[in-house]
Amino acid sequence: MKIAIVCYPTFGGSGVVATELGLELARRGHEIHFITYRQPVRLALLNSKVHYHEVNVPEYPLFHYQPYELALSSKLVDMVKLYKIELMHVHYAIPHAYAGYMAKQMLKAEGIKIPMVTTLHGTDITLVGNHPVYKPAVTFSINKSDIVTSVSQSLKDDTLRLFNVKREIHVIPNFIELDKIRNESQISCHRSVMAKKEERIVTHISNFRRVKRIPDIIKIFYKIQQKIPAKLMMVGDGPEKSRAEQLCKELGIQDKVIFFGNSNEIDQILSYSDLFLLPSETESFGLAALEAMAWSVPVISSNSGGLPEVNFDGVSGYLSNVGDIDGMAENALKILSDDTTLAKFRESSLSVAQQFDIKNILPLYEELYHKAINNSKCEK
Ligand code: GMT
Repeated sequence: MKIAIVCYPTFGGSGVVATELGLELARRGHEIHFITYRQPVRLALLNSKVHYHEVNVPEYPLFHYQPYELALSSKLVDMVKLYKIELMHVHYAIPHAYAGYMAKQMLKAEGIKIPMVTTLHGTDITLVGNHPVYKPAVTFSINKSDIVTSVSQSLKDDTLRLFNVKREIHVIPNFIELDKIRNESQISCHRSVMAKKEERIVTHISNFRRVKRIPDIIKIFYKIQQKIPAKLMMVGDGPEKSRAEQLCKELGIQDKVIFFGNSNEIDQILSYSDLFLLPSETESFGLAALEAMAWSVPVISSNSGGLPEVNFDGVSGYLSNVGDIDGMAENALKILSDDTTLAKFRESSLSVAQQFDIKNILPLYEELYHKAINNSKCEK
């Protein structure tokens, strides 16, 4: 199949999922066209099966806001015609589903039928999309998609609760490429540079937005390091980072916390981590937790949103109520305090991650693509 993938190219779960999905589809012989404003961060190599088309929005003094969705829909129209693309898969409803729908209508006017699959990722529904400013357009574009998927049952439930959605929503969980991790598990390990042998390494990776509850991470770690020798790796960047650095200073633990900023060394860092913290306010899925588990790193998380669908309580880690800093610290210490317990949790977090191997998940998307293409051929 020839498939256009529209996504956010920056650091963030939905862009990562879209990119990894496109790359695996290409390995399986499909022709993939990424259409976005910058080359996605995880898209290193382009080849005959993997194309990237940049959306440019020309500056014009009259524009207070650059009309990105207009430029994106025009680009989609041009690329669909040029490469004879058969399907558009848009990740994140805002504004991608809206721009995709416009492209579909423009193409229809020229006698070209193209189905659109929309994948809902989380904040496009729970935080941003639900805002009255966006809600009518988000509802409209979900209902006008040919196929709608969500990355967890929890997100599907939220969508049906918050929006007047008339389409069926197919739950397809996020995934992980375990073969890649197996190949990379030999990567040279910089653990000794980061921590002493006897120190446990606790890690958090995110875009440091409020929803991630960054201060909770620092406070949980503060309690951990009071009981056992430990270091905290904070990976990523965003609005809450400087407050977190300040909090570390106030608590006197700045020497035990390393702030990496945005890093391309995620796999390296996870390979030497002992525990992953994700105490988010809400998380439609929690891809970062799954990535950690795939590296045999157990997870301490909140129990909100889709997290219980990924992090199995008492198996791959532990779940607690949002904001339960004491509970999360206690659970972390249960896992970290002796080597045998840690080894057991490491093993079981990997086996939970195996259920989300890309090999099990990708055929679910392919099946929906075929369905969408076949249905669209029958449409008048
Ligand atoms: O919250 C983020 O880190 C970014 C955001 C995004 O859209 O890129 O993540 C959302 O989509 C991810 C991929 O499906 C999910 O794993 C995250 O849980 C979800 N974030 C939230 O729901 C807060």
